[in-house]
Amino acid sequence: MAHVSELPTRPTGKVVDRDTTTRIPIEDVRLSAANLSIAFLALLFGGLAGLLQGFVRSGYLELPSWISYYALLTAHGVLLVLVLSSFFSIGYLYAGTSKVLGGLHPKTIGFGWAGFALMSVGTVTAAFFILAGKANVLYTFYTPMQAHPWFYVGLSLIVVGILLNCVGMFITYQSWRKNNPGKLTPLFAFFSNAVFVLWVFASLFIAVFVVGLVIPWAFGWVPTIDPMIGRTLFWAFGHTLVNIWMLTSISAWYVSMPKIIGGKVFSDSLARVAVVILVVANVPGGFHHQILDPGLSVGLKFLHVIQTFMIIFPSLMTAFAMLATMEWAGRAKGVTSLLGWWKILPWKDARFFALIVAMFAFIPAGLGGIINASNQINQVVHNSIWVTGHLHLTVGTTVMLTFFGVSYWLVPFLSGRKMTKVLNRLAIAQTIIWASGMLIMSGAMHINGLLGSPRRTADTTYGGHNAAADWAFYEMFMALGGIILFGAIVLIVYIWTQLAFFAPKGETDFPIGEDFSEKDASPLFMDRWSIWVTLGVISIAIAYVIPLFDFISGHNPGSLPFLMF
Ligand code: HEM
Ligand SMILES: [Cu+2]
Repeated sequence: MAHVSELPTRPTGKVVDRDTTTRIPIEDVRLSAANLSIAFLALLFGGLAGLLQGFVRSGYLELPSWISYYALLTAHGVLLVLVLSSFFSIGYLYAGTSKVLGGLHPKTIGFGWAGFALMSVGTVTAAFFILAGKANVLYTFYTPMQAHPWFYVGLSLIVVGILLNCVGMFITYQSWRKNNPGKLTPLFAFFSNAVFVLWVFASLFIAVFVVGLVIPWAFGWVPTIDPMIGRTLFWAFGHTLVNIWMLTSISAWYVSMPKIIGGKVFSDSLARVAVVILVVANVPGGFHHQILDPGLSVGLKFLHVIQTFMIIFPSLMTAFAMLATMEWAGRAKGVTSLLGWWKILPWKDARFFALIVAMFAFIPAGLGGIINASNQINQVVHNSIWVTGHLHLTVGTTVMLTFFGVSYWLVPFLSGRKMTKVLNRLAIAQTIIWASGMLIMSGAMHINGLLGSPRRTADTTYGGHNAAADWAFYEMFMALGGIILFGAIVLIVYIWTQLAFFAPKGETDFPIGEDFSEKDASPLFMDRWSIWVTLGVISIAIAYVIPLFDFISGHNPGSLPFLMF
């Protein structure tokens, strides 16, 4: 990987005064900061919705008549997994790419702002219709439940906005390659490009679903819709979204973590191979969300489960690479004892601490995923609140703690300020509070799921039926976890505000790790995205062409809408 100082800087665009702010052009800073601000607001409001849900479910709170549990649940899901995750990824990946490639292309800035505007308008539109009680269709917006048509218009604006951001990223990436023939793109940019390639795959599925099928039906232009096609397209998107979060998160583990611990990237080529596997092999796995759906052959479900398990390879490679990075960093500092390198890791640095706790959370999260994807055991946990427990460990803990860790350098990097000792300590406390809150809430969700408690249900007393009696105890812990988590959200919003506006001025770097050895550099063809995109398209085609063709030619009568408002 090229050393950052050797990289060319963009000729156009002012580089602002070095000792007051960052070393990327101010235009790039503004774009990134705008995206992050929306992500942070989404966390605040989405988290508040989560807290209220926990209370309603446990029976501690009755909502006023103008808002329903299902409106809150829809707001919570959409704001956190769609809005927060996409705005954050864009803000983070654009800033890091600007750093390693010496600035974003001027056209990228244009596409970035256009995308930002569409995504923001889309978010406000969708949020308005959710809060107005016109879109109680939950985050998966499964048809034939029908929301107000403008809710779907809002969602599609978000998707189109994301696509514009993809174009923006590709322009910068390709123009760097053109200006640097014979050089391998820096590892961070490789990750970044991969995430946006996945966004294109994911967006196309959801665009066909929402724009092609749902909007005409919601406006009443066509009378019926085929729920099977809807669910299939939704999960082709939804499962890819999971890979988008994971790739975004592991980019920080592979590229920034080594620098933070004073080591080097363990293996550039191993990292790139892991990225390519995630892009090529794992997109089509969506049917593992539909294991209990009728109308899909066992063979097809089996195929998707195999493709789901493809994720085990990059996950184990990542686990190996992370531990190796940490051990080598210690050895390079002269540690000779078996586990001495573990002790000297920078445990008191919040940037590292948040990342390592995130990595640890991925162990139970991944194990739960294997359970969910297995046909037999899925029958036990399907649609129970176990699944909600699982997703709070994966995206709620592993991904969120990584995002928090990233923000501890990204926000001051953008604002031209420095983390103080006090803020660093608060950030460590935040990590511990978040992890404990999630452990309690998600642990209780897992147990209650095994006891049969359903997900997405406001009232789980079932009129005092015996079967439901055992759940109340664990629901108390769900609510308790929710309070702890909301406290952690208030704390991190405080830390972000300080880092953005009030912390002392100074230079904070975006940590970019260097590679251990030249020998380990990947071959140049790794940068030929045409190869990976083609392989990705083939693997998607294998998984989806037959079932979609079956649905379309299956003379399904379709369903009239069930109005959710
Ligand atoms: C204050 C922190 C949080 C609390 C108290 C909380 C609580 C909850 C509760 C009670 C449910 C609904 C359970 C049900 O009836 O099925 C839920 C669902 C969900 N949560 Fe959270 N959560 C929090 C943070 C997060 C975060 C950070 C994410 C992701 C980034 C997240 C993603 C989701 C998703 C995707 C659902 C499912 C929505 C659906 O079924 O459509 N949550 N959460
Ligand atoms: Cu999935």
